[in-house]
Amino acid sequence: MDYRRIILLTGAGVSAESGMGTFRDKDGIWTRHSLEDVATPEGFTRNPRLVHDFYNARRRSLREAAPNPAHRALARLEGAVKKAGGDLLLVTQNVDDLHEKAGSRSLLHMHGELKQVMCASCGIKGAWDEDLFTDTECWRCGASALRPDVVWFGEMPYGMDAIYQKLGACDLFVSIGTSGEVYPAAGFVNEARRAGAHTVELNLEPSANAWEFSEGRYGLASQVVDEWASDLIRKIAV
Ligand code: BJW
Repeated sequence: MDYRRIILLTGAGVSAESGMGTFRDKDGIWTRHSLEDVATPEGFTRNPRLVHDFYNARRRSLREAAPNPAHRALARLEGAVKKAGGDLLLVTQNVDDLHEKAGSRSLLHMHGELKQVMCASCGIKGAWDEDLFTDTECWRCGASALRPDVVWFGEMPYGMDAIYQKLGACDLFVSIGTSGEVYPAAGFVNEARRAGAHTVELNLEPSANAWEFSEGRYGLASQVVDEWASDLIRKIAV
């Protein structure tokens, strides 16, 4: 096996064919909603009802969504890498649970999870699959301050120490279905390059930072990711 310490970074493009929508494409979520209103702590303070409506709708659509061949290929790759004694971490910017549903286990949700809530008053977190309302009370402190446990602009993404530690030692970094517009995720490729890793971009089209990758394959995730992962699994099996 060529690579023993692999990091995969996924974005909205990997879940696009499962119907979850992307953010910055021409029909993306930010063409219909103002990110300042629904994806910042200030927006939540201004109008929590609007933010709840936005995330309630996405949580409902997630109930209908199923993993596509790209999610399944990445789960198969994790199995093959682990069987060969290697290490693989899948860092996802997505708040859906389609990687888990496909069977990925070594997974970090750096922008949080739709099916998790956090109390803005006492900080407790817990699983949540229902709609949230402005008067929904926290089960621990009783405050009406529950919010989706997702990372908004200006907030610190989750797991950064663990991610940078792995990036500093990886030998393969693969960015999948992300526009490369949002930091710190868009900067991960530089950390991986500094560590001497081979860097690959798999996306519908070249992203904002495509030039930073040593290799790029372009097309629908369901095809490109499946083909790329199958190639690597074949090499691992040899
Ligand atoms: C397909 C496909 C198919 C389509 N097959 N592909 C100025 C300069 C630099 C940085 C900053 C700045 N001012 C502020 C910042 C920081 C800010 C930032 O990056 N802003 C930029 C917009 C400029 N970042 C933050 O605030 C972050 N926190 C932070 O930086 O903390 C400080 C810190 C310092 C040092 C270290 C660490 C931290 C927090 C960012 C939080 C982002 N939150 C969101 C919402 C989460 C909840 C939710 O889902 O509602 O996360 S915004 C949204 O964007 C969401 C996504 O995870 C994220 C990335 O989007 P993604 O996944 O790339 O989607 P798209 O739509 O952009 O791209 C999809 C791609 O798929 C496209 O390329 C398509 O072509 C492709 N595609 N169909 C394959 N079928």
